[in-house]
Amino acid sequence: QGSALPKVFKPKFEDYQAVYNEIANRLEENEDYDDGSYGPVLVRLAWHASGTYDVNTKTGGSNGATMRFSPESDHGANAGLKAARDFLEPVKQKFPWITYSDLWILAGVCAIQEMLGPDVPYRPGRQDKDVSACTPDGRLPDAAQGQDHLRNIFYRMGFNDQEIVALAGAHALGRCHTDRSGYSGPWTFSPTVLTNDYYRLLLEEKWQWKKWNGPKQYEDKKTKSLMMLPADMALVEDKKFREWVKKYAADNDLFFKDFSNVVVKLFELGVPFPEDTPQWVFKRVNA
Ligand code: CCH
Repeated sequence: QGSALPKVFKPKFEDYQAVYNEIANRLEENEDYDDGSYGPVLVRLAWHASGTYDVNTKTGGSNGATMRFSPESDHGANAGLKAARDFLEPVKQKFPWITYSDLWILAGVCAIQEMLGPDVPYRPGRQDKDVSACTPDGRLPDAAQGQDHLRNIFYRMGFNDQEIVALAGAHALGRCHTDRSGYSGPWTFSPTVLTNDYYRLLLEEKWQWKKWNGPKQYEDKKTKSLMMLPADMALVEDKKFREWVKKYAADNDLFFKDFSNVVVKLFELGVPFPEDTPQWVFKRVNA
Protein backbone atom coordinates (compact mmCIF):
# COMPACT_ATOMS: atom_id res chain seq x y z
CA GLN A 1 0.00 0.00 0.00
CA GLY A 2 2.61 2.52 1.17
CA SER A 3 4.71 1.75 -1.87
CA ALA A 4 2.12 3.54 -4.01
CA LEU A 5 3.22 6.88 -2.51
CA PRO A 6 5.32 8.94 -4.89
CA LYS A 7 8.97 8.88 -3.98
CA VAL A 8 10.14 12.26 -2.62
CA PHE A 9 13.13 13.53 -4.61
CA LYS A 10 15.93 14.28 -2.20
CA PRO A 11 18.60 16.18 -4.13
CA LYS A 12 22.22 15.31 -3.42
CA PHE A 13 25.58 16.95 -4.08
CA GLU A 14 25.54 15.76 -7.71
CA ASP A 15 22.18 17.43 -8.31
CA TYR A 16 23.39 20.80 -6.99
CA GLN A 17 26.62 20.40 -8.95
CA ALA A 18 24.50 19.96 -12.08
CA VAL A 19 22.78 23.28 -11.35
CA TYR A 20 26.18 24.86 -10.76
CA ASN A 21 27.44 23.54 -14.10
CA GLU A 22 24.36 24.83 -15.91
CA ILE A 23 24.91 28.35 -14.54
CA ALA A 24 28.67 28.24 -15.13
CA ASN A 25 28.23 27.17 -18.73
CA ARG A 26 25.81 30.02 -19.40
CA LEU A 27 27.69 32.91 -17.71
CA GLU A 28 29.21 34.11 -20.97
CA GLU A 29 26.37 33.13 -23.31
CA ASN A 30 25.66 36.75 -24.26
CA GLU A 31 28.81 38.63 -25.20
CA ASP A 32 26.87 41.89 -25.50
CA TYR A 33 25.86 41.78 -21.85
CA ASP A 34 28.09 44.26 -19.98
CA ASP A 35 31.68 42.99 -19.91
CA GLY A 36 30.67 39.64 -21.37
CA SER A 37 29.57 37.84 -18.21
CA TYR A 38 26.47 37.62 -16.01
CA GLY A 39 28.80 36.76 -13.12
CA PRO A 40 28.93 40.20 -11.47
CA VAL A 41 25.17 40.80 -11.48
CA LEU A 42 24.60 37.31 -10.03
CA VAL A 43 26.96 38.14 -7.17
CA ARG A 44 25.01 41.36 -6.58
CA LEU A 45 21.70 39.43 -6.57
CA ALA A 46 22.98 36.97 -3.95
CA TRP A 47 24.32 39.85 -1.84
CA HIS A 48 21.10 41.90 -1.99
CA ALA A 49 19.02 38.82 -1.19
CA SER A 50 21.18 38.26 1.92
CA GLY A 51 22.05 41.79 3.01
CA THR A 52 18.53 42.61 4.21
CA TYR A 53 19.20 40.63 7.39
CA ASP A 54 18.62 42.20 10.79
CA VAL A 55 20.28 40.37 13.71
CA ASN A 56 17.88 41.85 16.25
CA THR A 57 14.57 40.95 14.65
CA LYS A 58 16.03 37.98 12.74
CA THR A 59 14.15 39.14 9.65
CA GLY A 60 15.43 39.32 6.09
CA GLY A 61 18.40 37.38 4.76
CA SER A 62 18.77 34.86 1.97
CA ASN A 63 16.07 32.51 3.28
CA GLY A 64 12.95 33.48 1.35
CA ALA A 65 13.99 35.04 -1.98
CA THR A 66 11.39 37.71 -1.33
CA MET A 67 12.96 39.99 -3.96
CA ARG A 68 10.77 38.08 -6.41
CA PHE A 69 7.93 40.28 -5.17
CA SER A 70 7.05 43.93 -5.17
CA PRO A 71 7.69 45.99 -3.05
CA GLU A 72 11.16 44.47 -2.48
CA SER A 73 11.91 44.12 -6.20
CA ASP A 74 11.13 47.84 -6.60
CA HIS A 75 13.41 49.05 -3.82
CA GLY A 76 15.88 51.51 -5.33
CA ALA A 77 18.86 49.44 -4.19
CA ASN A 78 17.59 46.48 -6.21
CA ALA A 79 17.31 48.33 -9.52
CA GLY A 80 18.63 46.21 -12.37
CA LEU A 81 18.59 42.89 -10.52
CA LYS A 82 15.78 41.69 -12.75
CA ALA A 83 18.55 40.90 -15.26
CA ALA A 84 19.97 38.38 -12.80
CA ARG A 85 16.60 36.92 -11.79
CA ASP A 86 15.58 36.55 -15.45
CA PHE A 87 18.90 34.89 -16.27
CA LEU A 88 18.20 32.29 -13.57
CA GLU A 89 14.56 31.61 -14.47
CA PRO A 90 15.34 28.96 -17.13
CA VAL A 91 17.63 27.27 -14.60
CA LYS A 92 14.74 27.10 -12.14
CA GLN A 93 12.53 25.66 -14.91
CA LYS A 94 15.13 22.99 -15.70
CA PHE A 95 15.71 22.09 -12.03
CA PRO A 96 12.30 22.78 -10.45
CA TRP A 97 13.23 21.03 -7.18
CA ILE A 98 15.63 23.80 -6.14
CA THR A 99 14.16 26.75 -4.22
CA TYR A 100 14.72 30.24 -5.59
CA SER A 101 16.53 31.16 -2.40
CA ASP A 102 18.99 28.25 -2.74
CA LEU A 103 19.33 28.94 -6.47
CA TRP A 104 20.20 32.63 -6.09
CA ILE A 105 22.90 31.87 -3.53
CA LEU A 106 24.24 28.94 -5.55
CA ALA A 107 24.49 31.32 -8.52
CA GLY A 108 26.50 33.78 -6.42
CA VAL A 109 28.84 31.01 -5.29
CA CYS A 110 29.21 29.77 -8.87
CA ALA A 111 29.91 33.27 -10.21
CA ILE A 112 32.62 33.94 -7.60
CA GLN A 113 34.38 30.64 -8.28
CA GLU A 114 34.07 30.87 -12.08
CA MET A 115 35.44 34.45 -12.01
CA LEU A 116 38.54 32.88 -10.43
CA GLY A 117 37.75 33.84 -6.87
CA PRO A 118 38.27 31.58 -3.85
CA ASP A 119 36.30 28.43 -3.11
CA VAL A 120 33.02 29.36 -1.44
CA PRO A 121 31.55 26.44 0.53
CA TYR A 122 27.79 26.05 0.13
CA ARG A 123 25.01 24.60 2.24
CA PRO A 124 21.54 23.91 0.78
CA GLY A 125 18.24 24.19 2.60
CA ARG A 126 16.76 27.67 2.11
CA GLN A 127 12.98 27.86 1.85
CA ASP A 128 11.07 30.36 -0.29
CA LYS A 129 8.69 32.68 1.54
CA ASP A 130 5.74 34.70 0.34
CA VAL A 131 5.30 38.42 -0.19
CA SER A 132 4.51 39.03 3.48
CA ALA A 133 8.18 38.33 4.32
CA CYS A 134 9.44 41.22 2.12
CA THR A 135 11.78 43.47 4.10
CA PRO A 136 11.22 47.23 4.40
CA ASP A 137 13.16 49.57 2.11
CA GLY A 138 16.42 51.00 3.43
CA ARG A 139 18.19 47.88 4.70
CA LEU A 140 20.87 47.88 1.99
CA PRO A 141 23.69 50.45 1.95
CA ASP A 142 23.39 53.85 0.28
CA ALA A 143 26.39 54.50 -1.97
CA ALA A 144 26.23 58.26 -1.38
CA GLN A 145 27.05 57.88 2.31
CA GLY A 146 30.19 57.30 4.39
CA GLN A 147 31.65 55.27 7.25
CA ASP A 148 28.94 55.86 9.88
CA HIS A 149 26.25 54.66 7.52
CA LEU A 150 28.31 51.61 6.49
CA ARG A 151 28.79 50.68 10.14
CA ASN A 152 25.10 51.14 10.92
CA ILE A 153 24.04 48.97 8.01
CA PHE A 154 26.63 46.19 8.33
CA TYR A 155 26.63 46.02 12.16
CA ARG A 156 22.85 45.47 11.84
CA MET A 157 23.64 42.36 9.74
CA GLY A 158 26.14 41.25 12.39
CA PHE A 159 29.43 42.15 10.68
CA ASN A 160 32.51 43.91 12.10
CA ASP A 161 34.93 46.43 10.52
CA GLN A 162 37.25 43.80 9.06
CA GLU A 163 34.31 41.99 7.49
CA ILE A 164 32.91 45.20 6.01
CA VAL A 165 36.20 45.82 4.22
CA ALA A 166 36.58 42.20 3.10
CA LEU A 167 33.08 42.19 1.59
CA ALA A 168 33.70 45.41 -0.31
CA GLY A 169 36.40 43.66 -2.34
CA ALA A 170 33.55 42.27 -4.44
CA HIS A 171 33.65 45.63 -6.20
CA ALA A 172 36.61 44.29 -8.14
CA LEU A 173 33.73 42.79 -10.11
CA GLY A 174 31.18 44.41 -12.38
CA ARG A 175 30.22 47.98 -12.91
CA CYS A 176 27.71 50.70 -12.16
CA HIS A 177 24.94 51.41 -14.65
CA THR A 178 23.33 54.82 -15.15
CA ASP A 179 19.96 53.14 -15.73
CA ARG A 180 20.20 51.13 -12.48
CA SER A 181 21.93 53.00 -9.64
CA GLY A 182 22.60 56.18 -11.63
CA TYR A 183 26.36 55.75 -11.17
CA SER A 184 28.65 54.86 -14.03
CA GLY A 185 31.61 52.62 -14.73
CA PRO A 186 33.72 49.77 -13.33
CA TRP A 187 36.01 49.82 -10.28
CA THR A 188 38.82 47.80 -11.90
CA PHE A 189 40.29 47.01 -15.30
CA SER A 190 39.25 43.32 -15.04
CA PRO A 191 35.60 43.38 -13.94
CA THR A 192 35.00 39.69 -14.65
CA VAL A 193 37.94 38.37 -12.60
CA LEU A 194 38.03 38.53 -8.82
CA THR A 195 41.33 39.94 -7.51
CA ASN A 196 42.39 42.33 -4.74
CA ASP A 197 42.73 45.10 -7.34
CA TYR A 198 39.89 47.07 -5.78
CA TYR A 199 42.04 47.71 -2.68
CA ARG A 200 45.20 48.37 -4.65
CA LEU A 201 43.45 50.92 -6.86
CA LEU A 202 41.78 52.59 -3.86
CA LEU A 203 45.22 53.20 -2.35
CA GLU A 204 47.38 53.72 -5.40
CA GLU A 205 45.31 55.86 -7.76
CA LYS A 206 44.55 59.52 -7.35
CA TRP A 207 40.79 59.93 -7.14
CA GLN A 208 38.92 63.08 -8.06
CA TRP A 209 35.26 64.03 -8.32
CA LYS A 210 33.86 63.19 -11.73
CA LYS A 211 32.47 66.24 -13.48
CA TRP A 212 29.11 65.23 -14.84
CA ASN A 213 25.38 65.56 -14.34
CA GLY A 214 25.06 62.26 -12.50
CA PRO A 215 25.33 61.50 -8.78
CA LYS A 216 28.56 62.41 -6.96
CA GLN A 217 31.20 59.77 -7.70
CA TYR A 218 34.96 59.62 -8.09
CA GLU A 219 37.07 58.87 -11.16
CA ASP A 220 40.75 57.98 -11.38
CA LYS A 221 42.83 60.96 -12.42
CA LYS A 222 45.05 58.98 -14.79
CA THR A 223 42.60 57.23 -17.13
CA LYS A 224 39.22 58.59 -16.02
CA SER A 225 37.86 55.15 -16.84
CA LEU A 226 37.53 53.75 -13.33
CA MET A 227 35.17 54.80 -10.57
CA MET A 228 34.70 54.81 -6.81
CA LEU A 229 31.51 55.52 -4.91
CA PRO A 230 31.52 57.82 -1.89
CA ALA A 231 30.90 54.64 0.18
CA ASP A 232 34.04 53.06 -1.37
CA MET A 233 36.19 56.08 -0.52
CA ALA A 234 35.01 55.85 3.09
CA LEU A 235 37.15 52.72 3.37
CA VAL A 236 40.35 54.73 2.91
CA GLU A 237 39.13 57.82 4.74
CA ASP A 238 38.30 55.91 7.92
CA LYS A 239 41.42 54.93 9.91
CA LYS A 240 40.18 51.51 11.03
CA PHE A 241 38.84 50.54 7.62
CA ARG A 242 42.02 51.76 5.95
CA GLU A 243 44.19 49.33 7.94
CA TRP A 244 42.26 46.44 6.39
CA VAL A 245 42.35 47.98 2.92
CA LYS A 246 46.15 48.04 3.22
CA LYS A 247 46.29 44.40 4.35
CA TYR A 248 44.11 43.19 1.48
CA ALA A 249 45.94 45.36 -1.07
CA ALA A 250 49.23 43.75 -0.01
CA ASP A 251 48.06 40.14 0.22
CA ASN A 252 45.65 38.55 -2.25
CA ASP A 253 45.74 35.21 -0.38
CA LEU A 254 44.60 36.90 2.81
CA PHE A 255 41.85 38.67 0.87
CA PHE A 256 40.68 35.40 -0.69
CA LYS A 257 40.63 33.62 2.68
CA ASP A 258 38.74 36.41 4.45
CA PHE A 259 36.44 37.06 1.50
CA SER A 260 35.43 33.41 1.30
CA ASN A 261 34.67 33.29 5.04
CA VAL A 262 32.68 36.50 5.09
CA VAL A 263 30.72 35.69 1.94
CA VAL A 264 29.69 32.32 3.38
CA LYS A 265 28.52 34.18 6.50
CA LEU A 266 26.63 36.73 4.37
CA PHE A 267 24.97 34.08 2.22
CA GLU A 268 23.81 32.15 5.32
CA LEU A 269 22.40 35.07 7.34
CA GLY A 270 19.11 34.04 8.89
CA VAL A 271 19.02 30.57 7.37
CA PRO A 272 17.85 27.90 9.85
CA PHE A 273 19.88 24.97 8.52
CA PRO A 274 19.02 21.61 10.08
CA GLU A 275 21.92 20.13 12.14
CA ASP A 276 22.84 17.49 9.58
CA THR A 277 23.06 19.88 6.59
CA PRO A 278 26.13 19.02 4.49
CA GLN A 279 28.55 21.72 3.32
CA TRP A 280 29.95 21.35 -0.18
CA VAL A 281 32.61 22.90 -2.39
CA PHE A 282 31.52 22.69 -6.01
CA LYS A 283 33.93 21.61 -8.71
CA ARG A 284 34.80 24.45 -11.05
CA VAL A 285 33.90 24.39 -14.74
CA ASN A 286 36.38 27.16 -15.62
CA ALA A 287 39.30 25.61 -13.69
FE1 CCH B 1 27.96 46.77 -4.46
N1 CCH B 1 27.21 48.21 -5.66
N2 CCH B 1 27.75 47.99 -2.85
N3 CCH B 1 28.57 45.28 -3.24
N4 CCH B 1 28.06 45.53 -6.05
C1 CCH B 1 27.02 48.13 -7.02
C2 CCH B 1 27.37 47.08 -7.83
C3 CCH B 1 27.89 45.88 -7.37
C4 CCH B 1 27.31 49.27 -2.87
C5 CCH B 1 26.79 49.95 -3.96
C6 CCH B 1 26.77 49.44 -5.25
C7 CCH B 1 28.70 45.34 -1.88
C8 CCH B 1 28.62 46.50 -1.11
C9 CCH B 1 28.17 47.71 -1.58
C10 CCH B 1 28.53 44.23 -6.03
C11 CCH B 1 28.77 43.47 -4.91
C12 CCH B 1 28.76 43.96 -3.61
C13 CCH B 1 26.44 49.34 -7.48
C14 CCH B 1 26.08 49.63 -8.92
C15 CCH B 1 26.28 50.15 -6.40
C16 CCH B 1 25.72 51.56 -6.39
C17 CCH B 1 24.74 49.00 -9.32
C18 CCH B 1 24.45 49.25 -10.77
O1 CCH B 1 24.32 50.41 -11.17
O2 CCH B 1 24.32 48.26 -11.53
C19 CCH B 1 27.48 49.86 -1.57
C20 CCH B 1 27.12 51.28 -1.18
C21 CCH B 1 28.01 48.91 -0.77
C22 CCH B 1 28.37 49.12 0.65
O3 CCH B 1 29.11 48.39 1.23
C23 CCH B 1 28.93 44.02 -1.37
C24 CCH B 1 29.10 43.68 0.12
C25 CCH B 1 28.97 43.17 -2.44
C26 CCH B 1 29.16 41.67 -2.49
C27 CCH B 1 29.77 40.96 -1.56
C28 CCH B 1 28.71 43.77 -7.39
C29 CCH B 1 29.28 42.40 -7.81
C30 CCH B 1 28.32 44.81 -8.23
C31 CCH B 1 28.36 44.83 -9.74
C32 CCH B 1 27.02 44.45 -10.33
C33 CCH B 1 27.01 44.47 -11.84
O4 CCH B 1 25.91 44.38 -12.39
O5 CCH B 1 28.05 44.55 -12.49
